[in-house]
Amino acid sequence: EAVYDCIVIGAGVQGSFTAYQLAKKGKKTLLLEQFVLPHTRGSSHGQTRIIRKAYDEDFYAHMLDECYELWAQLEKEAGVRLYRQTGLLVIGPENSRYYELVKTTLKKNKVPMVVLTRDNFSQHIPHVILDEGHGAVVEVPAGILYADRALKTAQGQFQKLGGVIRDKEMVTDIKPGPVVTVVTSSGAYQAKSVVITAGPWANRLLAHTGLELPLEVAKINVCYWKEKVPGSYDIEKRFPCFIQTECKESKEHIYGLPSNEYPGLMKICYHAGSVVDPDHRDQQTDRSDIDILQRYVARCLPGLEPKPAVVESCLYTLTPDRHFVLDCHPTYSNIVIGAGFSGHGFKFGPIIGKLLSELSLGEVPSYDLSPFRIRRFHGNTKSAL
Ligand code: PYC
Repeated sequence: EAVYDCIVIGAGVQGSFTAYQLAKKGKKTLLLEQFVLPHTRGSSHGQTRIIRKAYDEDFYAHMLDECYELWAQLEKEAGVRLYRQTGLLVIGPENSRYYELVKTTLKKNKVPMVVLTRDNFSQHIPHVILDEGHGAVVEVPAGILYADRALKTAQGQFQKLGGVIRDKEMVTDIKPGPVVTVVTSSGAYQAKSVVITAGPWANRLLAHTGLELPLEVAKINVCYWKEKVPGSYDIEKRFPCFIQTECKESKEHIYGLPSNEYPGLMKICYHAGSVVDPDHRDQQTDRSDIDILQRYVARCLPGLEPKPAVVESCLYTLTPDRHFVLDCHPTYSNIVIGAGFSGHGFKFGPIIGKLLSELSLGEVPSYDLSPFRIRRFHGNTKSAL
């Protein structure tokens, strides 16, 4: 078989967008996936994700400007709807560092926002209890992305451009060199460069190249809660997405998305979970995160039944500082790594695809990647930070 320009390993959101970007640039690209597509084994499944600029770091908000444009471009190109504006309500202790930084980022980046007061809060956001001492701000253009559809669309456009997807092919070896050989369960392929976007399986693949990143895989229980009065938290009634940054029950963020995918059920998740082996996630049955959510829902979302009606799961691949890894391999510059998306990477798919394609082609990346470089870990040890 001829030598590919690039082989992308892992067809989740980041790998699919990287492959699509490469094909757009006319590069002969192979996208490999270990499971039959589509699947729910990684971090890119499910119907919806949040897109927001409410971050405590400016560099994410900057990347999101172009990212919104790229999402819109793909919608146009493929004739599908991938984004829907809902607004994002951010609630947190007033004067807490994170809440203040988020407000500063939104202001500095001129994102349309509405600061709610204790007096007008319930008029704008009915059926939610605002804690004493907490502030609330709405990021107006934020919304949801239709995740499953987005993945299918990126893969479909990639194929339309001549890209090849091979699923149910597990990578068993990577042999670095000026031309890299990738051995799979069914064959061997060669390419001038390789991009590893394997989510929770990143370290398993990197082991073939002598590198281990400080990544931890966590299982997130994705919980859906039934409305007591149908429609109270519905997307059609303009109920927004929300982030509760911290509260009595939890120091971790709690996220919510209006009821949409399962009529009458609202999605609310705790942004942390137990460490798992991605191949044996079902063995992990810790429900302490669900207990926290139940106490929070009972107290702050009185219009929901205080026990989840449906519990699904999703894997997060966490770095110590929760920033992504977007870099070339420290020893082999034609092996590129996109990893550690830490539970907030989906919305960035189009821009991450662009950046990883630039790295794999030896181009200067469009954004300053210093927050995402491997050298911040001082080598590759787990205790680096
Ligand atoms: O990044 O907005 C986010 C998010 C929501 C739930 C998990 N991550």
